[in-house]
Amino acid sequence: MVQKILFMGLNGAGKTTLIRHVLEGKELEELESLAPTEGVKTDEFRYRRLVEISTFDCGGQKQFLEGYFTESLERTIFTNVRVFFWVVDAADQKRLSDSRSWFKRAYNSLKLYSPKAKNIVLVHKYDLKDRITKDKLKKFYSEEEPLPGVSFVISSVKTKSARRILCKVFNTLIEKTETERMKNLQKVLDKLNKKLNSIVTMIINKDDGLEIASAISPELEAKLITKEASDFLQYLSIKTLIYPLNMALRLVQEFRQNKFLKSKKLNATTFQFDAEYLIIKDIHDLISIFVATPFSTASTTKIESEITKAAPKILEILKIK
Ligand SMILES: Nc1nc2c(ncn2[C@@H]2O[C@H](COP(=O)(O)OP(=O)(O)O)[C@@H](O)[C@H]2O)c(=O)[nH]1
Ligand SMILES: [Mg+2]
Repeated sequence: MVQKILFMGLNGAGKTTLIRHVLEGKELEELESLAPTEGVKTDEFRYRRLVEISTFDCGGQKQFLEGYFTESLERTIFTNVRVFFWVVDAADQKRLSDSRSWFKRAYNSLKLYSPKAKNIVLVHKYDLKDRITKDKLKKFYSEEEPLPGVSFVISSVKTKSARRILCKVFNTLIEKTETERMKNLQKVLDKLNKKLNSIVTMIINKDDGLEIASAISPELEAKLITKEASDFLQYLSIKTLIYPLNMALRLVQEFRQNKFLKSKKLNATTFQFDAEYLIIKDIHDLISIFVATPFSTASTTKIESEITKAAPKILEILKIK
């Protein structure tokens, strides 16, 4: 089932940026010159290849906002919503009361048409110095009346907290029926990881750059005992990357240079890092596999051939032809 996610907020709050950052794997620098969204823009994504998401990105200029609450549009926009994100530019303090009053109208329409929807106020652009704090914003928004069921969450594309938050929410939309498929995928990855004595084996959805599933060595697992560390692994995007932090910076640069996500044809890229080969290999236009394997345990030829052998099974489980 397609899950409908509604993004609203004043113009310039960061809605379109958020959508493209998380669901297209783009970074802020690549998104700086977005044109203002006119009216409602809908899109469909396959988040991590595990959930079909349809986004409703509602342009936030006054003339559009007014239209959303007319009889003809209100029902269409607010029906069947699973998650509602109200995006606030926390540094745009002059327009806070404007944003509060529009929020309240949206809140009421949402309660009417999608009473079960998750309702999240993103206190966004939290990286900016002159921002209002989350607590202050929450207080301001609920000054006139309490807002039951609304969560206030700090968010920034710059600090990557936005990706973590949206991914956490989207992950809750993965249906139980996917569990069996995920288990099978995990088995294939665990086997491949063990066979090559790798540290990490990860399957990546190229559209959003996010991990679909991954296997890690017992040694690495032992190091990831902290909650932060495992969160970090779970919500990383291939561009922000991977396990030991010292590897990350270097990798990000290399990925950028290779335009990893953009290239539709990339056979295999090998990096040598400390004592490991880091190999990224496309197993399909839509799917890549990432492996970190110590020099001592396998040659690049061996690694590539094992990946090639495992690929058909992985694609079959993911139902990709
Ligand atoms: N500093 C900062 N700027 C952001 C962030 N998110 C979006 N922006 C910028 O805010 C501006 C408006 O973004 P846009 O997505 O077009 O807003 P929309 O009108 O709500 O769709 C753009 O210049 C973005 O680069 C963020 O987390 N931090
Ligand atoms: Mg926009």
